[in-house]
Amino acid sequence: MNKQILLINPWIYDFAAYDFWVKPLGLLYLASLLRENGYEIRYIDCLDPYHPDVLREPHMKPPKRKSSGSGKFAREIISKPHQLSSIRKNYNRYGITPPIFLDELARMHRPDLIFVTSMMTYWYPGVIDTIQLTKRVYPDVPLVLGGHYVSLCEDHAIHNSGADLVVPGEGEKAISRILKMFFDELPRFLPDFSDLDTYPYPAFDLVRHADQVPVITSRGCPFRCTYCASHLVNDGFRKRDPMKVVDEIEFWNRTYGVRNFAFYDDALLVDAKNRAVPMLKELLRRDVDCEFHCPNGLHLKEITEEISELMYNSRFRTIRFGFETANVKRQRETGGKITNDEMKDAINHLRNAGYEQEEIGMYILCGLPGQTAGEIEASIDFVKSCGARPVIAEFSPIPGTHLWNDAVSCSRYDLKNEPLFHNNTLLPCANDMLTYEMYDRLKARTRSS
Ligand code: B12
Repeated sequence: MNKQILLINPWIYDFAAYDFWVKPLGLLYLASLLRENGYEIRYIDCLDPYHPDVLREPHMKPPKRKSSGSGKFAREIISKPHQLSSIRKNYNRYGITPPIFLDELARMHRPDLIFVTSMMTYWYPGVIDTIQLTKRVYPDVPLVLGGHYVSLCEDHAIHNSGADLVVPGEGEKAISRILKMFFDELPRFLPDFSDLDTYPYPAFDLVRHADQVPVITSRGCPFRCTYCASHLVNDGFRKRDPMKVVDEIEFWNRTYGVRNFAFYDDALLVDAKNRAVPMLKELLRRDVDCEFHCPNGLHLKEITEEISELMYNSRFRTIRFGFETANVKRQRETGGKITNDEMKDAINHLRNAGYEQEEIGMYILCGLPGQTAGEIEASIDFVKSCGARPVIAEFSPIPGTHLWNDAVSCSRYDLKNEPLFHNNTLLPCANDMLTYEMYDRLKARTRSS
């Protein structure tokens, strides 16, 4: 029998979490690569909103889902880590319950190797519990941990996760090393790392009810905004052939009936003439009956009349843009990706194409080092006056980014030693010019007309 590899997507532990088209895309890319190499894959998704046993749990409400593939996770209130005890909010475990997880583990054949992924750095307690429970059932099976928490906080993961091996960075590049280390084998197939189109499609067939599939048309980003870690977790900016992206979308649509797709790119619209424009035209030409969502911020600078019309006509339903601030000085300091005039033009194009004000979401960063409530309020008002909808994005400080040292020195939390304090809910870099009360008023202001 072929060797079996178990892949696990751990729980989220947080004050709040919403399934805004959240799927472990990186882990599922690794699943398909391992399968291509002849390994049998098992998969447990601790976040699965459709797990039948969760729906039967008497103390848990069935999570409300939307037809677009987003929605709530099931959740249970759990006790807070002591570091967060002063925060007066409930702390939750999102996803299936630990008994359901243990049951899933016990029901399968003993795996030969286990892969666990991780996302936000401050979600590591869910990762540690996942690993502890897995080790309870399979103490002797080697367990490898990767993902963003490891890439951004490697030392912390080495000392705290309980994994046998932690692997930062893109997992495909570490597959040979991992297989050699644990199986004394080498992969018979590896993609060309410089060509994303040689990667097998992510293994979404493993997902119980794929109500949406995330697609990525590029990895990395050519920009270096001071708050962003894209360049730390990806090796360079690499783009796919737009026709092959449409082939993939058509594949999931035709084979599995998937109608909702979320783009996970950091730079979906960059180099639009050669990428987004031909992709959108091809989606229209093939008349793919699907809807598209961009929860991750798009670049406003690329928005033209043509792209706006193409996006609208090819059913890009959820569009969010990284505007960040209307403050000209901070725009320049954080990366200079857009000016206020360019943003106005972009919104005009989008409105002319058919989008309503409510549909055009503009992310505004809230809680950057030194930022005042007044600056955020002005940005909210500016976005509204231009005819779009302001959406607050609370700042999460990330180790290794340009802003990190400023964040560490201005924060009232020990950011350096405790990733829990990267949590954006805490507004970790806010000062008395941006209190929680002011923040609540700002949130209300985004909603008022
Ligand atoms: C898409 C995305 C989202 C999606 C959700 C994605 C998801 N799956 O959950 C949405 C839009 C919802 C989102 C939200 C947020 N995000 Co986000 N997001 C991303 C993004 C752009 C892509 C992630 C991705 O899927 N990449 C593609 C896949 C192919 O790669 P991958 O996941 O990295 O996997 C590879 C490796 O990690 C590795 N790997 C993964 N697992 C394993 C396992 C093993 C065993 C091994 C060996 C290797 C391995 O191999 C994989 C293949 O190469 C990243 C930035 C980036 N470029 O990565 C930010 C990023 C992760 N997000 C970030 C932030 C700040 C946020 C927000 C806080 C933003 C905000 N202020 O609101 C929110 C938080 C949401 C919440 N609280 O619920 C930060 C990280 C912050 C942190 N402290 O950890 C990042 C790094 C962006 C940034 N600004 O720098 N995000």
